Amino acid sequence: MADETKIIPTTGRNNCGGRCLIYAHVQNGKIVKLTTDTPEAAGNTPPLTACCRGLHYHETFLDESKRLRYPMKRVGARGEGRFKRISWDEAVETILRHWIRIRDAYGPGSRYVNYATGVSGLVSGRQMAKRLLALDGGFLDYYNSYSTACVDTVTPYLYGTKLTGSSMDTLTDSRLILLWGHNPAETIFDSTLYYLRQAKEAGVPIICLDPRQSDTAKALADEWIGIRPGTDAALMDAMAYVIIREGLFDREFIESCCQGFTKETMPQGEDPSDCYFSYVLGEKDGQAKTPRWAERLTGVPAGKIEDLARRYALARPAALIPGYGGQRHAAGEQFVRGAIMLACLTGNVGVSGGWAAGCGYLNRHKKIHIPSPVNPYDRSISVFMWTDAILRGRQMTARADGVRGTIGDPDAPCLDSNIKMILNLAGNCLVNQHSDINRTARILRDESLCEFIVVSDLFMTSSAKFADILLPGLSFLESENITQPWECGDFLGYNNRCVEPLFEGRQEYDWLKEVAAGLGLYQEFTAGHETVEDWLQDTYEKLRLEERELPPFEQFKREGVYRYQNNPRTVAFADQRRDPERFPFPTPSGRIEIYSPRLAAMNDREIPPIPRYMPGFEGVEDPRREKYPLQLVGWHTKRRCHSIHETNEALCAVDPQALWIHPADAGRRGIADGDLVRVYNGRGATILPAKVTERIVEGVTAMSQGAWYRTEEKPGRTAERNAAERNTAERTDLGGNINVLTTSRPTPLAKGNPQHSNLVEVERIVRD
Ligand SMILES: Nc1nc2c(c(=O)[nH]1)N[C@H]1C(S)=C(S)[C@@H](COP(=O)(O)OP(=O)(O)OC[C@H]3O[C@@H](n4cnc5c(=O)[nH]c(N)nc54)[C@H](O)[C@@H]3O)O[C@H]1N2
Ligand SMILES: Nc1nc2c(c(=O)[nH]1)N[C@H]1C(S)=C(S)[C@@H](COP(=O)(O)OP(=O)(O)OC[C@H]3O[C@@H](n4cnc5c(=O)[nH]c(N)nc54)[C@H](O)[C@@H]3O)O[C@H]1N2
Ligand SMILES: [Mo]
Repeated sequence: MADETKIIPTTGRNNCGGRCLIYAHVQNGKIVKLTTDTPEAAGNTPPLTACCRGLHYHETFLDESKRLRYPMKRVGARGEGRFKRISWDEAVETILRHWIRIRDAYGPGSRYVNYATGVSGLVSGRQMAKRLLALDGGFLDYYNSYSTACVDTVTPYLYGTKLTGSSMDTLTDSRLILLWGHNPAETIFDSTLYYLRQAKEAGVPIICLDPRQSDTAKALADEWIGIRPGTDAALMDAMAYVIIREGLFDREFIESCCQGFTKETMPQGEDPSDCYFSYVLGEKDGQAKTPRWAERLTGVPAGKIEDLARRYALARPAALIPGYGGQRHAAGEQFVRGAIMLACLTGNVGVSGGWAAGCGYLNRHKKIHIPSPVNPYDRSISVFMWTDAILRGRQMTARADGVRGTIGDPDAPCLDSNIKMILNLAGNCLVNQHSDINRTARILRDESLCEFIVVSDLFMTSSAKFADILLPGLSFLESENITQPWECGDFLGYNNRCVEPLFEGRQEYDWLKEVAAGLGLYQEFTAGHETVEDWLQDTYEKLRLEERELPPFEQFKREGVYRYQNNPRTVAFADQRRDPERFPFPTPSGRIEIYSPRLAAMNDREIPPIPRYMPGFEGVEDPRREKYPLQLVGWHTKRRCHSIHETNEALCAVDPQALWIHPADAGRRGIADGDLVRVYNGRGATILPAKVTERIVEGVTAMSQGAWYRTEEKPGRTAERNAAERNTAERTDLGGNINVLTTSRPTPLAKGNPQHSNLVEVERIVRD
């Protein structure tokens, strides 16, 4: 007899851009189906509807044939993927032994917790591990993320803050929306689509600028403008040229609120001819940044650039909303600055229906965190530079490598140690999601460099294969958490447990507690919280003291969500706009620093003091194009959350992994739609089918990021071919993973990940 079906509300906690509300229908301890939120239940707030991934969570996460079952230790060479089952006791003892040995031999700064977003709930293994390491003398921390390195770093140089976001309900006041390198139809960004649809229904035209005609461009836009990757800043410069020449700019705003637009508003002590105005008109370099000039770089016809500039400047208010795709590039900082520049030029800052660009963060509702003790080792590296810190941490400097902390001489090495121990908990950035996989694997294979690696995951990912100790975690369906939206969501989610844990899986907190006990730090580490649930309840109660409309914890947990009812419209910089004298911008000058004396002082050729196009590396102007003529970008596909769901065949069918290539580029190479192609450059090669399509700009290719790096033999190929491949140290990837092609060279200022800036060549594979 079947038990009665229990319906348990819960919310996903992966880093997928949304936090949907899910109802698990549970019978006899098993999930029989998942359903989701409805507009009726959401009332007058945006529904938290699951996408295709959300409705298949149970198939992905509870697939027993693919889950890691027990703690294991490595038996083969590192990275080979051979393991032996051990007990939890042995796992904890081994971790403890290496933890102490490495701390004592190399100092606390030799220990690193890798970026990992598989658990993006309130309590994660990643930040609990940092908590424990901080209590145990310290660790090498990171700043930035793989998501927003450039935008987070550069926005404060202009606005003095990252809080540049208005609430999205203001978009119904817009007269025009530009989605620039932004694809929320796939990337979700919480309730963005809900608000964009509202704007669209209110008649606001939407234009998408993207090298690909993205799903958003197809579904939502009135127009798609295809642009070559990494050239957005040139298009922005040319738009500014048109706007300035035709007198369409907001003179009052730019003169009262901005520094460095004209010679007259340049800061004291700087050369007036370095102002933005003079750059755009080409007063110094003799090159006016005309639409014709930009056409050569961007591939967008000059007439279209002129038209776009006029439309954007005349619409008032207009919202230029950048995604993060345009800043995950070699000169990603300049993409961010160019967008802010256009918003300032047209006076779209501080007005409802405009958009200030930049980070776009806002504080409509308070965010919560687990308190973390001060890290006694105060150095941090850019999140993208950890492989360098394994190789040459002791030579890294503040100036050249962006090391932060209390550092005297910016040119002196300032880390105590190279990285010797890595904890990689619920993440796949150890291999799959980090750039230049062949290089990363080479570094990790050498056990004399990083001596000890712990991985906790649900599946045998490429990162898991590089573990010394590999631990089985628990998915969100088997454990609890609190989930918070990104910026444009006004709710808090509870992640209820729906089924019993599979196999011997454990949450990271539960074994970290045992490590803490072994270090004599149990009391300090747990601070009275025996379980994850204790932390959740305690933190929620603290939040409730500030967000007064939140219900009692039990009710919140029972309902699985709380949707804030009191969501006042907010417009970033409305005060500054109204009264700049009384409300200065939080920059050193009190104005928006179009010309940044702080960046000028860096005196770095790659970091200009003003927003302007910079060619960057592996872009349209890179001489390496002679050898690798095609640009290659990635994107975040609806079929996966990064590398998650790759084990779920039903979801693979939603968007089969393929290389997007323009018919002209395909034709030149004898490639037909569906042919297997090899995509390669000096760093590696991957094989996948071609999708020949006009939805991508000529000269550009694209493959979605997150596919699993796979080098196993492929069925149907000759034994010789498989053997030949086995014998090359750097094997061809067979999964369509873009990160065998991406570079580990960081961006100039943020030291961020330029994972969309790649040059490649493509050839048709003759099947054997
Ligand atoms: N389905 C799904 N959604 C996700 C995620 C996921 O893995 N899967 N991940 C989430 C996370 S953690 C993040 S950080 C966000 C990422 O959000 P984004 O970084 O905004 O997403 P991307 O897909 O990388 O890029 C957005 C668009 O920019 C385009 N693009 C690339 N290069 C350029 C360029 O040079 N110029 C212009 N104009 N456009 C360019 C891409 O083709 C793409 O359509 O997504 C979140 N949402
Ligand atoms: N080339 C290229 N590379 C990129 C990007 C790009 O645009 N292009 N995007 C970058 C961005 S924006 C980001 S945020 C990173 C994301 O990088 P990651 O956070 O490393 O990506 P995920 O693939 O989501 O890894 C999450 C891992 O956690 C596991 N997991 C899921 N749920 C749980 C759980 O409940 N418990 C445990 N223990 N494990 C769990 C999953 O199996 C998966 O292996 O990737 C970056 N990499
Ligand atoms: Mo991200």
